[in-house]
Amino acid sequence: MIANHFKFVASRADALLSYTRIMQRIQAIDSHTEGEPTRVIVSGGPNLGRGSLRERREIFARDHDDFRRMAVEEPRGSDVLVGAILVDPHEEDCVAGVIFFNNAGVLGMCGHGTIGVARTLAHLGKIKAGTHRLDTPVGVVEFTLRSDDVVEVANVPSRRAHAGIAVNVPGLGVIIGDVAWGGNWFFIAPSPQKIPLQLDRVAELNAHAWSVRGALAAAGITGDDGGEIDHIEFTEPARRADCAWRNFVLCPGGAYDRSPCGTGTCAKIACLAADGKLAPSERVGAESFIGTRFEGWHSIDSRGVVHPTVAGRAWITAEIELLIDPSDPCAAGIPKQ
Ligand code: PYC
Repeated sequence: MIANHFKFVASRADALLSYTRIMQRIQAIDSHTEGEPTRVIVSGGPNLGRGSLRERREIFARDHDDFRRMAVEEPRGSDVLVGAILVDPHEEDCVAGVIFFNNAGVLGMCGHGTIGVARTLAHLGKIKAGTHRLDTPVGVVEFTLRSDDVVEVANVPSRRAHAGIAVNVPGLGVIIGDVAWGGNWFFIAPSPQKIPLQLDRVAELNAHAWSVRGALAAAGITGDDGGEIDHIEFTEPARRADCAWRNFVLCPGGAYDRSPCGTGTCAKIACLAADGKLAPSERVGAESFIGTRFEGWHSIDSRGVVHPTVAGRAWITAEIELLIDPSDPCAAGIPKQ
């Protein structure tokens, strides 16, 4: 009996050992920023060369889509997860380079993701409280890690491209909203049919936001650079006393943002600034669909350009090793139609 047991243990150990040899191992740190998750790939990611972050993002999108899917999609991730590959920076003085991605593809800028990356760099002991520069495909982004663990992200210049655009949405009628840039293109409007922005209405909100996105595309309504409007933001008055509005943001891959959406908060700030409803340096709270909060403010330069800052907190949730077994039929995620 005892001999048999050892034989069994030995053969399992052999099997595990041979497994260990063929597994590809990728180190990652998971966090969430006011509810919205980020998975930072710390090592084991693809070699993207030493070019600019924009060039490296192209290489990642062109040659490493399996890696993107493996890192954020089921069975290792979910539709809501945003991934971030940490790489050496190309620009001088940057603490790191980063490429964001999700279940729909690669991203330009991601506010909650930048806050998650900042907390991850601190967790890894790579930064201390202070102001740091991050190299991204849309340029260098500065962030400040405060001693109270809040991260302030000086986002890309933001603008309202079109005010009061009317779009006829099948089944919903005419919806009027603003088209604004905050690092992604947003259509910002009140919730159609006055559906309250709360969790028990999420299915309707998701469906309405998809319909609005489709109607915008069908009507040829884009950002002022022709960019696709792939984020839909519904707003209503805040429920928290320390916020000015509450939002629901549908992301490109079909998941809603659990945080108040960093780039969406900046797009909204650009609209408020354009309407003269928010003064430079005035702080404003944005409440997410799940009740968490970002704070934002802006400055305006001599050319009238709005420079928003968004601040929020992130928490580390896991230090993990993703394993890829070549025999796994779902190694690159669950196939999608
Ligand atoms: O925080 O900017 C953001 C963001 C975009 C998509 C998900 N989060």
